[in-house]
Amino acid sequence: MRALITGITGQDGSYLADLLLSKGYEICGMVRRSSLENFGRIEHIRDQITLVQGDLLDSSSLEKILRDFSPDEVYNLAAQSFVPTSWEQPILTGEFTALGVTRMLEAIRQACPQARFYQASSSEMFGKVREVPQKESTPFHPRSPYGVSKVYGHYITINARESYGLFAVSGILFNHESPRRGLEFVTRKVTHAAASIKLGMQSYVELGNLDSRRDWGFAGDYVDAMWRMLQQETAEDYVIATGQTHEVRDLCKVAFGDLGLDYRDHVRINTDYIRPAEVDLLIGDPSKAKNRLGWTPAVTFEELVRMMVRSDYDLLSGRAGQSKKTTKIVRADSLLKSTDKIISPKTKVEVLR
Ligand code: NAP
Ligand code: F7E
Repeated sequence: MRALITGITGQDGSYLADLLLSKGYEICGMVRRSSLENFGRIEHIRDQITLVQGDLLDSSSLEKILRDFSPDEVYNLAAQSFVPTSWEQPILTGEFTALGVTRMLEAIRQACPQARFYQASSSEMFGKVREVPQKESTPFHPRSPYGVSKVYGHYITINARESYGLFAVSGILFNHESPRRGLEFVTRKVTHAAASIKLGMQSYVELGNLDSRRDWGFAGDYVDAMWRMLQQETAEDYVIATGQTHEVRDLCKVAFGDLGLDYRDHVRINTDYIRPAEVDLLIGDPSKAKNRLGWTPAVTFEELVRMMVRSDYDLLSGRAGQSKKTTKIVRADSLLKSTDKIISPKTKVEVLR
């Protein structure tokens, strides 16, 4: 079997590549051109996969890749995936995350209509939730340009299935995390900061809304669900979630607690991290995936947070013996200061105690 993965340099792309390699797939990963290589997450499998240059903004590159590689399965994971950036760059987010899906589907129609297609849809589409828990039939009410773009991607995928008979499915995945998560997302930001504070490298971390609730699972479990969706007889859409929800505050409690710290001594609230519109509560109902795909998540919330804390602690303390990697991460963290928040002229910082 041959699979094309867009977004292979991202968190999910790297776990999916690991999974498909273990199943004997031949993998082609689409990467966009950059002046510096960005292959940290796939370094360990670099010699087992083929990387080709392409961009979701460039239809001709997509069609050429599909014609040259002729995949059986296409996993479209590439996107501008950070919600706050979608308010700062709403047009670019729409180009990648919404229209990028149409470009890929049109290229598939032209080059390899038999290929099975997976679209990375998101629980952000539920936004201001109309129903608790959220399932496949729950109406959408997105709360960010990212969420709106994903709704477009979701419906254009269904439309390709209904109009042209493509085997096109959409996985509505709730938040999933791992030690490979980007440093700007709240889980990794907290686990990385907790480890760094424990090691005396910083003394506090600034966050936004501690009340918001998410259904967090492990990315390694979630890529398995993507694969299962493409092995079914019929193309259908599935919610992938744990069915449990936790506040950002709980995340802080577990992460700092694992290192013997009290988060209230180290977390400050900075209003720059409060979003123009928030998704307050997400909790998914994964029953369809359980019954039809035989999928259940293996890693609990507490296990996930501890896995991430320990990985960051090892990374930062150099225990993993990778001093080069540590330097990279520390530099990325300092870049965060200007890119992971929405800067306002009236910034307020509050200490918890
Ligand atoms: P991620 O770590 O941010 O990775 C995004 C990937 O997309 C990167 O490989 C990035 O390449 C690539 N990319 C961005 N713009 C591109 C473009 N114009 N052309 C080609 N590649 C481009 O995201 P993730 O967490 O792995 O998520 C994977 C997908 O699932 C995304 O579509 C995301 O929106 C969706 N999703 C994620 C979650 C979650 O909780 N993780 C939940 C639901 C849905 P560079 O390395 O060059 O930046
Ligand atoms: O925020 C709150 C923030 O950025 C989670 C993406 O993978 O999952 C992800 O989107 C919550 C929000 O993820 C900070 O307000 C508080 O309520 O980790 P996040 P997200 O926005 O849920 C969905 C399913 C996707 O599809 C997306 O691609 O945490 N929060 N303080 C903070 N969030 C961040 N980033 N930074 C803070 O300091």
